[in-house]
Amino acid sequence: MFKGPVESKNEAAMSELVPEPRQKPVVPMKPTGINTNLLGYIGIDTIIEQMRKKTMKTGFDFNIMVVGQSGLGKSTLVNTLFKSQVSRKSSSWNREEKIPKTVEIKAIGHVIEEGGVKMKLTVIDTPGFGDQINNENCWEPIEKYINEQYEKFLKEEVNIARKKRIPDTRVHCCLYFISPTGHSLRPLDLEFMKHLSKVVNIIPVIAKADTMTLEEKTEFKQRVRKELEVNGIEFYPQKEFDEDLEDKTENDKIRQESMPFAVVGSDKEYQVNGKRVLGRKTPWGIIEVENLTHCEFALLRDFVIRTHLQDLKEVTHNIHYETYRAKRLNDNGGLPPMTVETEENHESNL
Ligand SMILES: Nc1nc2c(ncn2[C@@H]2O[C@H](COP(=O)(O)OP(=O)(O)OP(=O)(O)O)[C@@H](O)[C@H]2O)c(=O)[nH]1
Ligand SMILES: [Mg+2]
Repeated sequence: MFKGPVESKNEAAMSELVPEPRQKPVVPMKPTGINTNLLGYIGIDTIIEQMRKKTMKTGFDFNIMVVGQSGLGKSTLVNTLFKSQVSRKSSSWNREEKIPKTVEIKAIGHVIEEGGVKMKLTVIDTPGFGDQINNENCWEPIEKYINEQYEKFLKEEVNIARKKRIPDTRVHCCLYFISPTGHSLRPLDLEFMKHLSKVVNIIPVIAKADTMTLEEKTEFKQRVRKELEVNGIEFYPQKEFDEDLEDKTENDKIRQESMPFAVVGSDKEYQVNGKRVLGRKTPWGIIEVENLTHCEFALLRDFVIRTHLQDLKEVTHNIHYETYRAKRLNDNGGLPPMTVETEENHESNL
């Protein structure tokens, strides 16, 4: 009756007090109930689970902006994103019959929940440019909006009584719409992207890809990539931020094959093979927005949300916001006086 183990435990305890004489234990000292594989296990890998739990509790913000010439389907794509599988389950989206021309920068937010994790997805729709006779500096309002979000974040960050979790309105990714001309990029596109790529992650997309044949699309994609390279325009994922060989291999494929994603947008649903799909009805059939053989919208969505969301947020925070912050704190003008003290602390962390 329990004799062996109890006795041996007592013996072991005693042996600490009275070292001699020491008898060989009748049962092994190692507790038999514990899996020997777990001995020496610290539990570092549980950090993933801990982070998951935290993210589930707090949720996270993700902000996408659409930019480009007027009439290229930016507002339509915003609706497509919200109506597509990103948030199909959510019901509060108000559908307008005809999308009006966008006249001001407008952020549309939506909380999406999946697997217990909440994402506040905000899409910032912007007015198209290119309508004016003089399009000089037409990127300025966009750049101003992006910088204003950095400024808001910075003000919160340097506040003495800062919030535990700063609401993040910073633009994590900017979809730049390219007209499906099949020719070259316009000087305005190049100029625009050159400016924006310094402040935000740019992802170029070819708009209205349904207006091109397959050959035209492949050729145009190649041409755009070449022109971006020749003009030194860095789009996301930027080569210099690849962290290791695995990143480089994966991102090289995206840079050399997928970019710029050729997309089609629509907020209309049609019945195809008994299923409701988002699409565009043409005399030749329905172009299905989420069908990979029809266009690259689903590829773009997966790239932005499934594989690169966290990286987009990190590059925004560590590179673009950091550049803004360093410049702003170096200039040291304009911040509210009450925050000056904290500013200095932050400056010393740079
Ligand atoms: N063929 C085709 N037409 C599209 C596509 N996406 C949008 N359109 C149409 O293009 C027109 C303009 O779409 P919008 O979404 O308002 O364009 P926008 O870029 O927001 O225009 P602005 O607000 O003036 O900058 C509408 O008639 C859309 O139905 C597409 O992928 N293919
Ligand atoms: Mg619009």
